[in-house]
Amino acid sequence: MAGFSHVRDLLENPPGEEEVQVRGWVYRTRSSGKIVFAVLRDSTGIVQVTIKKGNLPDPEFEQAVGATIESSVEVRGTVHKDDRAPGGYELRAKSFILIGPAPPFPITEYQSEELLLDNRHLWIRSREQTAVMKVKASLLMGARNWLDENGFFEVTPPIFTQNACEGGVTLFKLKYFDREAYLSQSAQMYLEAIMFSLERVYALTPSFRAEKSRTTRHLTEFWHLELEEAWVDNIGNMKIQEELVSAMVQEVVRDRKEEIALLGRDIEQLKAIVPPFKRVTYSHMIERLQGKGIDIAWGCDLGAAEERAVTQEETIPTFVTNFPIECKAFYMKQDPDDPRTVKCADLLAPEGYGEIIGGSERETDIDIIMARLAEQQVPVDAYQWYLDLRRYGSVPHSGFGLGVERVLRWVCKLEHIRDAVPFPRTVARAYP
Ligand code: NSS
Repeated sequence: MAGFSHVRDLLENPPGEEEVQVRGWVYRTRSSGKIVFAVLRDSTGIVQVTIKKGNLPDPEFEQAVGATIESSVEVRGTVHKDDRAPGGYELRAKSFILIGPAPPFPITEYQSEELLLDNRHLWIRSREQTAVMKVKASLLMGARNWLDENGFFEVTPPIFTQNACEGGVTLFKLKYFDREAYLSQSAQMYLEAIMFSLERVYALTPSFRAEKSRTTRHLTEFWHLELEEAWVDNIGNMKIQEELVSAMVQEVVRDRKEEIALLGRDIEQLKAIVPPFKRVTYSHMIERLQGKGIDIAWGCDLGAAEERAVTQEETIPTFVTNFPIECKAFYMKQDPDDPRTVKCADLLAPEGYGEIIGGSERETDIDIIMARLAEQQVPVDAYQWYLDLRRYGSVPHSGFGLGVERVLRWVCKLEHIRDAVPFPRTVARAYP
């Protein structure tokens, strides 16, 4: 008998007569006198363990009788077909050893959302949360594989910064010895700097936004996948985005069928996420919204409600391009063909989920950047290093930021973005 097996291996390749050992946590149990049915969970799945008095030493049988939910155990036994058991097989125990006992588990069925969030450190053991974390790992693996195949270098920008990339309103300020600093809202400006060495770069970092509004799509700390590409315009930038997002989703389709089914999402909907995505201009979107009877004027930013209205019926993501210059950050390139607008694109996920990426071609004209910073009453001093990037060998370039939890929320069909991260940070919560 070789070491320990994982549950999935037992169910996929039942070992026949041979004895096997598994270890994990008690998912649920029920007993009737001389027999205990315990469902055991490990990182790969669940299996029913049948513990019959007489088949193992009495003290071990008593341990099985007393094993509470989430106790950790080691079991040795043989695998037998049983259509009533989850996965179609049961493990008949010849040994049952309690490794770590557990007091009564605080989470039972039908708990309030608040109690689940207070016990997040335990709730993440649930099957739904486990599935979501696996899908996230596959999304990131799909991204990294695609980025590697397409000549992008992964780099490591700082988190402490002295610049606002996305405006002062959502900055987390902190005392940095005798100075003020902020937690990074975006690695973009640093990626722009590193791009001059490596041309195509990306970083996966936490980003921080002091978002005071309680919504189902804002975290105060989220994982940000950001790319910066030399010699690429806004159109090239969108092509990179649709290929990357598609590669991420198709990795999930390949690896995570079971998890996607468990989460109640039809895998066929994910298979359809392939280029080309839709493209519409902001101006066209405003007309479409007005056509739906929504009261919005040209010049207003799109909020969650507007995004929902225009993506509810869609099955693939949509790029919205050319937003009014006033709506967007100082670094976006003014469009010479329509100077009221910038060469940018927000990528909106279908089915009403809305924005998952914000990206743009970057302004290369230093005077325009300085004027826009001045308009926004931002002191230029802290941006001198960034302005140097326009002084020393500036090139056309573009980039974008993808909100990992936003993508995960859409792919897993989650009601609330907090379920896309194991320990959510929101305006209401930074515990546990
Ligand atoms: O503000 S963004 O639209 N754009 C940037 O930060 C650029 N500087 C990125 C770049 O070009 N390198 O944010 C990008 C994405 C956005 O589309 C969301 O998907 C996500 O980051 N995002 C968030 N996710 C969760 N919670 C919050 N609060 C949040 N804010 C942005």
